[in-house]
Amino acid sequence: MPYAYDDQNIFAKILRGEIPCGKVMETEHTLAFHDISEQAPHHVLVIPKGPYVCFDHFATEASDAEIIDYTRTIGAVCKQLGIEPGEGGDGYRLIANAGRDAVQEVPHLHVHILGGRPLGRMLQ
Ligand code: DGP
Repeated sequence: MPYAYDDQNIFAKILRGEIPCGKVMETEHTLAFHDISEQAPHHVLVIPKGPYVCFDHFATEASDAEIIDYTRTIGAVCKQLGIEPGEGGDGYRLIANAGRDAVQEVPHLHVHILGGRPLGRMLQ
């Protein structure tokens, strides 16, 4: 079944400029901003500007240009934050919750970038 996108979700409102966000980076297809409920010294959300609910929706329906822009922006934000392990940073974790089981709170695709402290093991 195709995804129904709710254009009243909070990130849609941020994209329309109806509510503010702490912008970190913006490109043609992507917006990155600070998570309001910070779980680490660096906690940035990266969202596509298009109406995609979750990762599989985006990966199957977005254009190549959107996917490339989104992926590159996630990398660029990690570099800007100075947390990329190859360049002397201490590393980061990417999380993308999707749906009920993952407790996705906002139904607009977002990747969490977490870093700036030891994050512990997530999978055993
Ligand atoms: P998730 O559980 O993966 O859907 O996480 C949603 C995240 O969105 C959560 O960490 C808090 C963040 N969030 C919710 N509302 C707002 C908001 O209005 N502004 C910002 N910047 N972040 C928000």
